[in-house]
Amino acid sequence: MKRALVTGITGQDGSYLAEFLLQKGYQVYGLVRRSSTESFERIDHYRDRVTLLQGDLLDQNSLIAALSESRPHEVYNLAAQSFVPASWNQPVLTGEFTALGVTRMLEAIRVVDKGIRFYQASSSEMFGRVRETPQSEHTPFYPRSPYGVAKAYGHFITVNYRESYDIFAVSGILFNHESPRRGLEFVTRKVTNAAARIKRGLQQELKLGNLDARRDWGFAGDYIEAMWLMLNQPEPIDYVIATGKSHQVRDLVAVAFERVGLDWERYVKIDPALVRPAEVDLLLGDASLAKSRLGWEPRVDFEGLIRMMVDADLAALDARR
Ligand code: NAP
Ligand code: F7E
Repeated sequence: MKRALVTGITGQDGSYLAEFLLQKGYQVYGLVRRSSTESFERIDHYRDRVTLLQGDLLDQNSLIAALSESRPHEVYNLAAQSFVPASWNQPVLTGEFTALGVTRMLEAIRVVDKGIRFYQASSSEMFGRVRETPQSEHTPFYPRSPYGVAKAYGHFITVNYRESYDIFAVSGILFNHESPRRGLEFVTRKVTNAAARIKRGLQQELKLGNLDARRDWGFAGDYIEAMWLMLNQPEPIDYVIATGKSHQVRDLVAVAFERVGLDWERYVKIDPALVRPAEVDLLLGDASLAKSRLGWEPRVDFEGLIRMMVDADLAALDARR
């Protein structure tokens, strides 16, 4: 039986990935931070089928202990401080988690078992002020936030450990991916949740920042499969994962409000406090390498994704009534 350790199992991607690995017959371990109140909502429905190990990307020994106990064949490093605006408020902590945390996990692998295959959750935020469009594995990085800078470090240290120590380590450069399990502060979920709440009379308006920004948005459930595919190839290669279609935040708002039959312009207000110190204006990914070598393609399109999220938010509100 194959064993996998997932860091960030309580997050959006970790929760989908662990479920996917269970379906593939893996024994799944998840690294979780100790907390006075548990945040296991996303994995509650299969918690009895995974083994949770306490640890933190800040704590080297806890990573070595987690690997020694689980003896995984594969490690998926999804844990990070992942919210871009928070990275300006806590740049040093973001660097500790999102950048140095990667080195700590790679060092743990080097100490415990160099045969462990390693996946690093890299990000399209590394492209930042884009050097070319669309962005591929060959596009140079120009990050625009402390988060993007930290992810660029995580990417290069992964490449470096592959080349220095012959570890099967890959960096998946994933563009934005969303789902009903997305955190409420990210723009897709903020919008779908607000559309549902406004429809049910629980909220009167929605404050947003830059409506002009463009993102290449896909469905998290599709993207986690690409992570597994990358680790189950003969060669460790880095891949861009994206849909190849870009939409404005404004389009996202329009689709969400249309789903609940409301005119978004009556409810959305611009709040300058939500505009970022430096913005990533346009992201559009070229995932042709993943298509040709991994046979990976997205299944859910933009409109389908946003409607799925609105419907889930409406259903959750109605279930609570
Ligand atoms: P998420 O929902 O914010 O989940 C982050 C996870 O990291 C949570 O489980 C969190 O645990 C854990 N974590 C944070 N700091 C930690 C630490 N110091 N030690 C151990 N665990 C820690 O993020 P996501 O959307 O699933 O994204 C997964 C990964 O992919 C992240 O690395 C993110 O930066 C990257 N990424 C995401 C996207 C996207 O569009 N979603 C795109 C590209 C890359 P708690 O529950 O305890 O907070
Ligand atoms: O913002 C604009 C905002 O916070 C998207 C993370 O998963 O994907 C994510 O990072 C866009 C930006 O995601 C609001 O200015 C407007 O242009 O949903 P977001 P992100 O910053 O792209 C990448 C790939 C990651 O790796 C990250 O971990 O939407 N926007 N108004 C807003 N954004 C937010 N959050 N809130 C607003 O009110």
